[in-house]
Amino acid sequence: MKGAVIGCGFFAQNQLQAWRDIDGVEIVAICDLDAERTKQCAAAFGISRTYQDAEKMLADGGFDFVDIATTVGSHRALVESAAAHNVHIVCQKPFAENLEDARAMVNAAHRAGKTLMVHENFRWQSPILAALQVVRLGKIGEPFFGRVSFRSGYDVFSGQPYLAEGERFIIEDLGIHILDISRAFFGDAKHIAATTRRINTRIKGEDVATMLITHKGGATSVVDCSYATRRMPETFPQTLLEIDGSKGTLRLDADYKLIVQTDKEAVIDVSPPVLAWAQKPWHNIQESVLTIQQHFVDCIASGVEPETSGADNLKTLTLVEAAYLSAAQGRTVPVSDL
Ligand code: NAD
Ligand code: 89V
Repeated sequence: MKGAVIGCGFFAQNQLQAWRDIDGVEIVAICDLDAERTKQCAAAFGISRTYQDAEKMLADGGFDFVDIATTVGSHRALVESAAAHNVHIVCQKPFAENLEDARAMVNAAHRAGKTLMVHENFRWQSPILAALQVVRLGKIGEPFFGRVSFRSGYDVFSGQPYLAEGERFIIEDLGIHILDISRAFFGDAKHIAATTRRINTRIKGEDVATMLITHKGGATSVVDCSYATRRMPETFPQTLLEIDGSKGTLRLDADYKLIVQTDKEAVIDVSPPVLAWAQKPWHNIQESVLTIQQHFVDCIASGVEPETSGADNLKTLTLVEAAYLSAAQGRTVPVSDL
């Protein structure tokens, strides 16, 4: 498969590295509004076709899919344009700025008959996959309670300065991953109640969010996120889990320690591998980039919808919007209201 990447910024480097690791994939063109960035990426990854205008790159064609690694404001136009040019699409999270845009993007890909996957990679992290397997195999019975927790004091703003500038921060950028993990374990949500706080006064948006979700299947989950938590050891970027089921419990503790307690206790080291191009502590995220991109390729080869498709991600995005509404209005929000 031949691909093209739009956006050569901070995170695209991981996506480009991962594409290089996937058999049968070649990135033949890249594009960024910033000519210097495009040039540097082209040299680093040996890509000959470079563009500053995505429309021009899509019109020139010669590839089967496009990987959109830009920030959210550009996603709708780029997805619609890619669909109009009949290519499969990977789009970074947050998928869209609002639900109307997200629905339009899903419809555009559907009309074109093309695969649209959101690069929602946290549920593809190997420690999360290991925990999902335990639950999906029924080892702890029917889950009835879960805590999905991400608390850190890591400076994300130096690598991603735009995160300090938006009216919204933690739910939209990071909570979206943690809410998606909650959906992966407990299914779709019925309603959500959320509170938010801003502790770091040097940023504009909220950096703490605590969310309580009632899932359609009957489980309750607490999803809590913070970038204002000083802890030693610092656990960035680990998502910790605590799940109670009818036959046992599961915990994913700091340092990738998975504990499954049934009539006996198993403690499993689920540390993700450090890929040749990865750096700690990002290796957990970086490995999941390779896994999700491989999933995209496999889905196209077998004609199956990706687990984190645009349509699926609409449900996670709906939870994000419902959480902001709940926090603003101080009430529990039925997800079906949005
Ligand atoms: P960035 O600002 O470093 O890079 C984005 C690049 O896109 C910039 O170079 C910009 O010039 C380019 N760009 C913007 N609009 C464009 C357009 N229309 N055409 C061509 N180029 C365009 O941002 P980043 O930190 O790399 O983040 C990109 C996306 O990745 C964000 O949506 C962010 O939330 C997401 N992200 C995801 C993860 C993850 O683990 N899934 C981690 C970090 C960032
Ligand atoms: O995954 C992300 O979207 C990143 C980070 C992990 C830093 O929140 O922005």
